[in-house]
Amino acid sequence: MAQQTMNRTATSRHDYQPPAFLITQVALTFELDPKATRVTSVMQVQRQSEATCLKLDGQQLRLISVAVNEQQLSAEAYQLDEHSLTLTDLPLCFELRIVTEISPQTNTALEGLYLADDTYCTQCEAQGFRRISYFLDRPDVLAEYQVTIKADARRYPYLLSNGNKVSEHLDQQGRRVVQWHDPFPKPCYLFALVAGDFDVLMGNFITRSGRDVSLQLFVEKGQGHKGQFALDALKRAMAWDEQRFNLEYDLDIYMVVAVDFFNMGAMENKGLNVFNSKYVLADPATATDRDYFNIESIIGHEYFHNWTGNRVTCRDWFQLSLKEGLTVFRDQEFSADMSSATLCRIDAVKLIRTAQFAEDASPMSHPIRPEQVLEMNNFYTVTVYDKGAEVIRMLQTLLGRERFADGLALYLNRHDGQAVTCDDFVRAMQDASGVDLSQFSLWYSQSGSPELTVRQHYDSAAARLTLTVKQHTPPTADQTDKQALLMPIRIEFLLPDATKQQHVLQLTQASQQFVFDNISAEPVVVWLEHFSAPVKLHANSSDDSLLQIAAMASDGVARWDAMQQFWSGKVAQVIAGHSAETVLPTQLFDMMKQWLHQPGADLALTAELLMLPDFDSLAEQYQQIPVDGIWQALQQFEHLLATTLQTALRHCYDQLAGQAYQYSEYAVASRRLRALCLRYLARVDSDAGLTVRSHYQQADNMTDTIAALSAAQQTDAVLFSELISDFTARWQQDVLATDKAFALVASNPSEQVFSGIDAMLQHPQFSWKNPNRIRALFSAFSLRNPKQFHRVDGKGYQLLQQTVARVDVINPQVAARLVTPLLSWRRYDSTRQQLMQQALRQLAGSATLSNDLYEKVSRSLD
Ligand code: B3K
Ligand code: ZN
Repeated sequence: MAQQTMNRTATSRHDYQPPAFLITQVALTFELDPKATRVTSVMQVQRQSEATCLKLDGQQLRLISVAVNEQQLSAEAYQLDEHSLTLTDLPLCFELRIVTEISPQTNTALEGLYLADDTYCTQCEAQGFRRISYFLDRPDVLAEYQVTIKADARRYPYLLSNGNKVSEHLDQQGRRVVQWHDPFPKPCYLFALVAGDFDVLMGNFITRSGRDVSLQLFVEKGQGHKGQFALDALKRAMAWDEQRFNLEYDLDIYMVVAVDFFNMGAMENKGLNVFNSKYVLADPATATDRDYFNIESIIGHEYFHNWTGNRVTCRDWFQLSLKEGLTVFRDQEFSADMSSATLCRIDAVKLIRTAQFAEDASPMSHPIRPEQVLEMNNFYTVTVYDKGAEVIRMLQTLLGRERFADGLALYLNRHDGQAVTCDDFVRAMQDASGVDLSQFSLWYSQSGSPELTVRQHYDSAAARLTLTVKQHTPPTADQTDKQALLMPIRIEFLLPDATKQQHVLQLTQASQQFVFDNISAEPVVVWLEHFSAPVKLHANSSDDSLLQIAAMASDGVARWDAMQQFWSGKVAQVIAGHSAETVLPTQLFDMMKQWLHQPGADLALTAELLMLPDFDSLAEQYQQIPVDGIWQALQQFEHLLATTLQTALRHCYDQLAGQAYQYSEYAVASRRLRALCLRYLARVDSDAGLTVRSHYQQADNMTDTIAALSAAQQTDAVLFSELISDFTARWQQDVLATDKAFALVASNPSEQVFSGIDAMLQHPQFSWKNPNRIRALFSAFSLRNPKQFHRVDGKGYQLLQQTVARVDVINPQVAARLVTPLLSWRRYDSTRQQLMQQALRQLAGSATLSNDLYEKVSRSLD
């Protein structure tokens, strides 16, 4: 790949200027060829201002010709550099014709047009279109697209692009020629092209107004049987958006293509979604319950973008959360309606508490609407997406579901066909609801995780309860001064007479009191029900109160959260030198035994209540992360619980035994609880090996198989090595199942992990060019194996550093995601700090460092 000189200048949100020219129509012709694809672009251009100079973005393109109003320009008439093509002396309205040549086969960055597994595929968001042709590659230039694709007819029977198919024929050279037209003006980041041979699943959906939409799902040849779940999920998403938000699909055709080479989850290109095959293909033998869940959620997410993102798009990339935060919120609501709402919320909360709080505490900290960006791809973050979704959720809590829906309707009506800002969104919410949202807007500009300290005071003579809430947002790497935010705090009182009361507090000040009269006795207060705001809570609750909340609160999320807080306190005590045996009250074991004997209606919640917090949630409680302390405390508690609860665990495990596989809320929950019992039992059961082995052997689905493998991985190195060999051999031909083997090998907490990873690099399915393979091995290692990744001899950091360096040359976007765990070196002890910094410095020293990596590494070393 030709090396480019890097442009290391960051852009700022405040530098926005409206475009000096508009491109209203584009006709693109692609003559597909692996190394020399010819792209002819004919654009109708309008000048907007006095500007006479049109600077088009372009990267890694070979310019063949430029013509203005059919007049070819000579090389003196334009300026060309590695990032742009500049034309001058232009009329008010003109036709611009540009011919370029590109090389899809050597495009390993998987941005723009690339060829992998004999499929041509595009990825244009955020700025990939400039690798296809010279263009105004910015989201506020909306054009109507006409696309013609020409390719070898036998090899590439399906030639796809956005919108409706207009014509199809064979030309004299035996090439198939297909023409598409998308009637909806769109920014170039939503352009897509796919060419290849596929298994096709067809379906249809009749919209509420009676339009018959053809649904087409394209998957790798031979994998057709694994597409039905995704196709059905798409229908559910279409119906749900009509019911919940009155939003109907707008074209006659909706296509989804699954490819194995893809930088992220999926992409919402208008009428032609492209998906990572991991989020489309599923059958019980190869996909876990989690995979099924993700497929439904991501299919929904990309579909919901059709309104929140495509019909109304972003003015500039700083506004990314406008479409992403909102669309994540919408997909979360969809998933909550399709499966266990409590579990969905718990998962979302876990993500905020681990990855998002960690990002806020890292050198990459940024508000949901970033201020400064060098490489836009670095800002598709948990902050923009998931904290963004929390901000939308708070709006819904503050306004109420109805006024929130009115606000969304007004926003979409008012701005249909436009490229707008987060401020436009908030304004629509404010106009529709009549609620002043000026203070609320701070959530868009302020980074950091607010910390709430809460206290209660009960005056029995006056029957009065006074709650005091203080908020404080610590400074972050990007911003020192923080202000008080407006947020909803949902609470519940658990009164001694078993009655309950619920309230929503509106916190606006740094310190605020809320007074409740006629409270007959001092209640236990459940704070932040349903995680009503993305904050860290310090409640100083007693063990008794926490266990009472875990047993009694109305909200399942609050019950789970109380257990998390309980364990977090216990882990801290063990780290401070107490023994695990002495810190746990017997009342805890009684409760847990009862849950195991009577798991209740919501088995999934029961599993969550019985589960220890994960390493990352605990780590986020500490400024300096006590890696070894957390790890050892978790091991001790897990062993202690397993020993004390053994009989009850065994009972529960046996009770939940075997029904044939079904993906239903109950069956998923039952497998989850049973897997948890297995994990504990594997530590103590005298027949542990037998239990795990028989779980593995009897599994008729991937969820149970992985449960057995994970239990062995944590407890029995010999058994794990036997089972993982069997698994790897069995699924040698299936890449997605092989990814699971990679992840299990890489998250093995034993020292074996290094030789295991080495062995997997020799696996016939491993490729340094495939992001799924790399993530399966190395993200599993750096994110799910704290013990080996954070070794004090630095071997873990070295492995990641070498991998990142190697991948950066091939695919900078993937490398920049992979490096993340190293960035937070300041959070560790001095030995680890030095080792992590050393790894980062080695990366920084590379002569070919990509912008993606440079931005992150330099922020971290600053
Ligand atoms: N919008 C895409 C993400 C594009 C990422 C570019 N690096 C998928 C999504 O959020 O739906
Ligand atoms: Zn999205």
